[in-house]
Amino acid sequence: MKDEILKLKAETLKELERTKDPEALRDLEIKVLGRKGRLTEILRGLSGLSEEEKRDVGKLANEVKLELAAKLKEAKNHLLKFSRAEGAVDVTLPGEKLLRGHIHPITKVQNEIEDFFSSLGFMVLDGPELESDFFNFEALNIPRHHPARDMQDTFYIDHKNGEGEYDLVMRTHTSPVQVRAMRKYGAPLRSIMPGKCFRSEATDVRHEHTFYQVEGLMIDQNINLSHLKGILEALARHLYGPETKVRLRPKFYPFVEPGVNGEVSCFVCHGQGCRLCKSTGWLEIFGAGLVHPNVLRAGRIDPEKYQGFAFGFGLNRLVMLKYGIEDIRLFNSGDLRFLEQF
Ligand code: FA5
Repeated sequence: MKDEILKLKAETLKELERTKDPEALRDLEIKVLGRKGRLTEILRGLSGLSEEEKRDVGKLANEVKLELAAKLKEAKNHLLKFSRAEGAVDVTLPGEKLLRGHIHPITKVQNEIEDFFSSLGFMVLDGPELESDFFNFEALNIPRHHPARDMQDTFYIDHKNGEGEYDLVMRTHTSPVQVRAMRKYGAPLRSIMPGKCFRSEATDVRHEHTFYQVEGLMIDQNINLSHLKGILEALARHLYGPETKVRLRPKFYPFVEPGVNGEVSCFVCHGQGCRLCKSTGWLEIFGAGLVHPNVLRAGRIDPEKYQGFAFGFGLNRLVMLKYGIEDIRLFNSGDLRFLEQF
């Protein structure tokens, strides 16, 4: 019986050396030391021996049992430590899902518009969002204390000039970049200026305090309204399809003369009248006109020699129309349920 115990010990130690995973280790433990294990079976057979043999064999069996239990425990700890070691990878764990982001719908349409105008030879320019009162208003023919300022209520910044007047504003439109571009590049000039604008107004489904516009400017000799209409028609067809029509109706803006409101035929009902166009068949998209001589002068361009057209449209509005979005506030909400649809 003693030989049997020593043989079991030798076999178990050998197998222990080969075992490299915790599950096989557990099986080995059950096979040798478990309730129905081989060593337990041997110990059960002790009852048939004499008292002296019982003591002798029992002592050896117990020693072997304790030794094997200790070795198994040691092997178990070693495996556990190895699996937690730095850099160790548990290949049995489920994979981590990598979420893939995408660009914002406003950026997507802005990129599309930039590509379109670049193909017509327009530069894409940038301007500051924190703008001087001069560029945002005065250079655009909107003097201080003039009622035309009421059209765009702004956020004034707590900073005053030498005469004690507030001289910095969050820009209310992208039109100030017109004058900056004229001063920097002179005439002739073709550029668009997309960017963020700010207005101090109560928000609703169509109005935000922070929104995007795209400004357009073309200055050259003999520019007239038909050039403006041609460019706006090309853009509208690019965005809404080849059937789209454009109409211009008079509207006052201090920085253009004449000024117009640009409308495109409704791409949902094709002029028949629907909920989107409020049964008019037309969608109001652009403000535009021929650049006012005072604005050319502010841009250091001679109005006797050069003329130009300018337009500006609300980019959020354009995107809302394109995708049928009903509330402008969704753009800045950061709500993934909204953003993941694009
Ligand atoms: C202007 O801002 C002029 N600078 C546009 C212009 C440029 C006219 C060049 C002539 C020549 P207006 O205030 O209408 O115009 O704004 C233009 C567009 O910006 C609007 O049609 C609208 O789509 C968008 N917009 C204006 N205010 C808001 C607002 N609070 N929230 C969202 N979009 C707005």
